[in-house]
Amino acid sequence: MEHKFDISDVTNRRLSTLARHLEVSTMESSVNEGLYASITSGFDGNSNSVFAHVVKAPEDPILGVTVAYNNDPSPVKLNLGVGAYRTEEGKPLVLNVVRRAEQQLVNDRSRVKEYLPITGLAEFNKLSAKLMFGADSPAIKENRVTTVQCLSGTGSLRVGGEFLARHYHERTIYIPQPTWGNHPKIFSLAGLSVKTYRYYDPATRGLNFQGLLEDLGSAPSGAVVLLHACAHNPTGVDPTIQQWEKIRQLMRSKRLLPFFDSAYQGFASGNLDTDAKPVRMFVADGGECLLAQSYAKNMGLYGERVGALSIVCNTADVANRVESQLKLVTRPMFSNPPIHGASIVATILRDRNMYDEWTVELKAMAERIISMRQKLFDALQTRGTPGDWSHIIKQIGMFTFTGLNKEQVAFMTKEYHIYMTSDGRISMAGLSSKTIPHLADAMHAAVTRTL
Ligand code: PGU
Repeated sequence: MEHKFDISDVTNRRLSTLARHLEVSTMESSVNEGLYASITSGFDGNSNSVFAHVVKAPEDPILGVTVAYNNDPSPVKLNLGVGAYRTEEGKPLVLNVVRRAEQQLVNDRSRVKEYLPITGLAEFNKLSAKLMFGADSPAIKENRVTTVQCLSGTGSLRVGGEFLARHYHERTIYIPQPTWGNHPKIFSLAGLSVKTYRYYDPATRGLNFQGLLEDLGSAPSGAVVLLHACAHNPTGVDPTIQQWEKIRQLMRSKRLLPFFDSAYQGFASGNLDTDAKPVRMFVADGGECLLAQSYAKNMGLYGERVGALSIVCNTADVANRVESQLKLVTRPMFSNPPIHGASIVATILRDRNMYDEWTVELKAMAERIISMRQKLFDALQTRGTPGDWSHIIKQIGMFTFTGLNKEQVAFMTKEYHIYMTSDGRISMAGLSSKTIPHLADAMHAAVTRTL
């Protein structure tokens, strides 16, 4: 690719470097003040900035909700935007088992902070694959799985997308409609062309299974299909096991390539193995697939950015070559992944006792969310809020896709200081018994005022 430089750009850049240089010197002495003022005067106003043409980007549709929430001084404000678990007291939770693992790591004086290999912490990769595919997975035993540690779920999806754009013959990925808002951006920036398949039926607030089968049925042979492994975001609607089986048969018969996004293993049913079932069905048939795993939610390691990309291949030899190419994707992207989060996960997954403790804590999180569903449903019933709200109980995972529209959401934010994404998704994990009446009041008012 040819790079063209405009000479005035270069001059501007040099001048700004000089100005920055002088800024440092003026801190040390005031001798240069006059000269500094005359050189920098051209840079003072917005209009002369080399970035003057940069337009203000809108806030992120999900993380921007937290920004707006943080700026609200109201004491009754409630953030149900981001999918982040809160305790009954409304506080973020660090799992006990995570604290234990971290303590162990800190106490171990032999640990160092050297770079990890490009593919990350080998033990973490192995254990992550085992967690999803199962301890007795033939694909693992036959060394047909390659796993690379990436920056949480997002990074794993991006690396998988870039690998496919470079090495896979069909560059179209089908994502569910609707899906997590970052999916289309991740995959198009990775170099794939993004199309959607029908998933959610607003009329039934359930799965549009017929539409899904039709859309995948008419996708070009070989196309990549993004599937939420469990606890679909934002709808909280998953296919049943029988429906998964039909999806699998259709996809395999059409040679569609499954790319699973697993951000909520354990959060749907409260059980890690149950939630892994759909993925295991696809691996059991001997076919190939990709998997992006995140430990943000199920271990509460949000900010540690710990996750993995696995690619299940036909043979060990292919897997080996695929891994060598994955290294060429990640090396110029982030060189090698961070050590701390992966070490916490490996410490927990390798130790039977800690693993069990984790499953108990995970189940408690999932159960608290389920109890919030019932409480919110009951609160709306008590208020006689018009409409059928049974989907609040039926949907699973972290979110309820309420069916509230943009205007109703805006009303709830303005009048009740309740923050949520404009598509009407609420994070059930952000609720507590104390805040449910406030939310139910807001929902009741939003629904009845626009009747
Ligand atoms: N995939 C899905 C389906 C997700 O919902 C999320 C996070 C991710 C991947 C990425 O998670 P990592 O943190 O990169 O592991 N979705 C949350 C978190 C906020 C956000 O948008 O990143 C959400 O509230 O939708």
